[in-house]
Amino acid sequence: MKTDHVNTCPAGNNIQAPNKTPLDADKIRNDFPILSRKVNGKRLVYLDSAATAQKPRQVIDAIASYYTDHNANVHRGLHTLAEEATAAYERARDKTAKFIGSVKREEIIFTRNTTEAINMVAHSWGRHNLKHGQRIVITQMEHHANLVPWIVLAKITGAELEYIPIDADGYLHLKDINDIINSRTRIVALTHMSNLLGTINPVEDIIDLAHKKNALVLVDGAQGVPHLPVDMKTMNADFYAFSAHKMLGPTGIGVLYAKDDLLGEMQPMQYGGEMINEVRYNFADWAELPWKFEAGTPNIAGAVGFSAALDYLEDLGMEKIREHDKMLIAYALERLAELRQFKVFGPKNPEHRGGAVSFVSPHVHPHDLAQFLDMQGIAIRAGHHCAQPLTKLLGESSTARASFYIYNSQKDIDELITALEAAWRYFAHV
Ligand code: C6P
Repeated sequence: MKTDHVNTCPAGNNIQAPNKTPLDADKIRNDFPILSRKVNGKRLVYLDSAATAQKPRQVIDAIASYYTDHNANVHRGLHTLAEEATAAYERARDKTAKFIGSVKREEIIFTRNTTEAINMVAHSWGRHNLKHGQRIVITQMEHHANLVPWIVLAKITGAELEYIPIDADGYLHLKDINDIINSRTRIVALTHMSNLLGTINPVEDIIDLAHKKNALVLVDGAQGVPHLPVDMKTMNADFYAFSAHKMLGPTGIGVLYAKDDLLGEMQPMQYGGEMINEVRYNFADWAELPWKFEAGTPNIAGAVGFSAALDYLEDLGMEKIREHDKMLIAYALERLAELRQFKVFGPKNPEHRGGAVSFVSPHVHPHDLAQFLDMQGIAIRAGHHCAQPLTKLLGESSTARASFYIYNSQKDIDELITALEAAWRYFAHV
């Protein structure tokens, strides 16, 4: 076997992978019907939860029960089903507010996903509050969802877009942060956890600093809130965006958390039914928060499924989920370090990162690797992970990525490592 491509990111060093997890992944796995199916004749090893998490029976049942017994439109009808549907939809908002420690339920706006939540801020806050000469600050590790809306906004408003750089280990390089976030900065938008590097950013420190300079902060929580305990009161973010589907909930529903004074000043992004107070032929004004931002029939079944997902996560406990993730990532980094032909990206210390790990190997294109692994029943993602500038910055056109969640165990990682070794031998002809 060739050893010319040295692993630059061994987890080993001084960091010992803990071998105990507070979660029983095998028991949890039984709650997820899809995980009992076979793929290409093999046990499904699902290592693509950063793209979307699998759904437990409790979530699937809640959606089925909603459509079977309660389906109606919300906020409109006076009949029993409409009242039940409205209560279930609004209960989901209460649960979401509690889950992220938001002060008020009015601060929770249901969107389609993280992408829509960030676009809502760029549109409804950004277009009215930014002008030529002012500054938007983002980081070099952003997903396109937290990059493209700001590129467009900068073009429209004449504001400049400034980047917090990253260092060779995949951390934000904060040495010049006081110059980057300056008195002209109106908003800082950064990811809580990178979907490619796994890095967990020090969002609270950056929020404190930005607030001292009178700038607002948006945190992209798409990878953060599924894996970390979050509390909006402590974090003090002005905006926090996330998607239900990465936290066991259904696709098509996401959340924009925003402080209510900001929401009060912001204009709606969409206009129509549900979001109005009064309409005349030449006049309209808006409903109260949060409905001002929820035009049209919302994703009611999605909210019901999301509620069940939040119950499931809460029952397990987010602290325990974080400990479980840390155990898996430490073990994965340790095992990947054994594969000298693979280069692993992102921080080496599991304390500073989450369970999404990207890697490349010479002679094996990430797409070939993903297909090879799929033949073994192992689902990983390959590509630029909607972070093209970051992928290029790493000197790659694509990477392979394995990402873990509550139903994964060390056994899944062992199978990944065995399959990676086999892939290397197959493609490198050794
Ligand atoms: N990342 C991944 O495989 P949506 O698509 O709106 O639910 O989430 C967008 C998004 C925003 N920010 C971060 C940090 C993300 O990871 C994602 C989604 C998936 O990495 C799909 S590209």
